Amino acid sequence: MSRKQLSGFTSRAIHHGYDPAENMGALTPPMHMASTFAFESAEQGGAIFAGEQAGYFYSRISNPTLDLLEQRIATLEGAEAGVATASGMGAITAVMWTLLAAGDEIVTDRTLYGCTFAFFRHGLAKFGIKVTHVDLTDPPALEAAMSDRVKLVYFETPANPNMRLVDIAAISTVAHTHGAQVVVDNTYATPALTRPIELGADVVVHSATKYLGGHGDLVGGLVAGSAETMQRVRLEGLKDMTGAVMSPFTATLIMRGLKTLALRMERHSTTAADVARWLEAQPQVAAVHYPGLESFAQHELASRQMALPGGMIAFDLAGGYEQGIRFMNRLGMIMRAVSLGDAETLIQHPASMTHSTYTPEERAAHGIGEGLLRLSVGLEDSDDILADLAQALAASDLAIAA
Ligand code: 4LM
Repeated sequence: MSRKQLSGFTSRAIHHGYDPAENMGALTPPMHMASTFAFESAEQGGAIFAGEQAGYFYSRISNPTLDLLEQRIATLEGAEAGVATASGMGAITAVMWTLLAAGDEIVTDRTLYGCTFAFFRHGLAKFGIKVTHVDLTDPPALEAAMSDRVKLVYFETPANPNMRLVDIAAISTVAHTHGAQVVVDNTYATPALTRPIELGADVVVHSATKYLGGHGDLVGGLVAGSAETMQRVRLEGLKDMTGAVMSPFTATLIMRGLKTLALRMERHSTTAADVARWLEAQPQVAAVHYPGLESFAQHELASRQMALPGGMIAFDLAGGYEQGIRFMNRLGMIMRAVSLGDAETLIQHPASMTHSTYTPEERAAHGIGEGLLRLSVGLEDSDDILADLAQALAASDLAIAA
């Protein structure tokens, strides 16, 4: 069977686009640590620059190692093409600078990762692009906000940090009726759980720093979409406007991560479901937001749109912010750290960390509670995670009594 015809997600994550026979039998793709590429002749160089002949010339535009990673994210997302970037923010900014111009408008959901929010609120506004936040969990609200000037609709699902889900198919239908494109940040779900392009979205962006890399040892970003749009993102947003180019070494690490993505997402989901159910049963826990719980407000949408509920949980303790801080400080194995999607279970406090880019008033208006805690459930054994949570929760209670 040709590797080109592989239909399974993980088989493609392992084999797609690579033939050892073309690389001296090397099972693992070579890493092309080259900034520039030599031409056989001046004429050939001119033809490659003119786009008349395929080939590489400079790694800010393309590189064979990045090329392979771009093909892999494209096949996993069900897209025609991909672009690799230096970070998730590099992916988001490269797409925005390419697809928007002064005078355009963009509609986004109310909840966004803190730096995305800051870029939209402060960065885009500086260049004459109007940003409107709409509750995209309610597709009729988008209908009311659309106009000819809206060129893009942008959201995360599940959203960082409060786990709100957006119905990709419903929102894409409304946006397309008004001639706007849909950009989805698929960092939380990954293509192992949700494939936005297959549901109608136009472009997917990722922080590959998270689940795609999967091991907390790199910073990277990926974009996927139509071949035409990806070529524009490469030549406008990436080459000229951000220069946010990924290193071939990072691309190699992400390709290693992708091989186990589906396996890891299964384990993250199973353990997170155990943890979410356990949290929900504790009297000190006021609310748990996890798509796999029957009590989750959008449980039906989660079952439709996500193959599994994923590894991210948001929750509030009954004792609010003060108990949350005491609880975090009592944890042993579970690490106090931002980022997510690593093998290690990580906990952070969005209001003072990842979402401190919002003012308190903005957090209140955008549904990010001051006491909310965010848990990225890792790959450790479920019993050890639960034991650590239990002892820290008990200790946070004793501290109340003291
Ligand atoms: C964090 N997040 O939440 P880079 N999109 C989403 C994200 O969560 C992030 C980015 C983009 C966190 C980082 C500290 C949904 C990042 C930005 O960090 O630029 O790769 O991705 O803890």
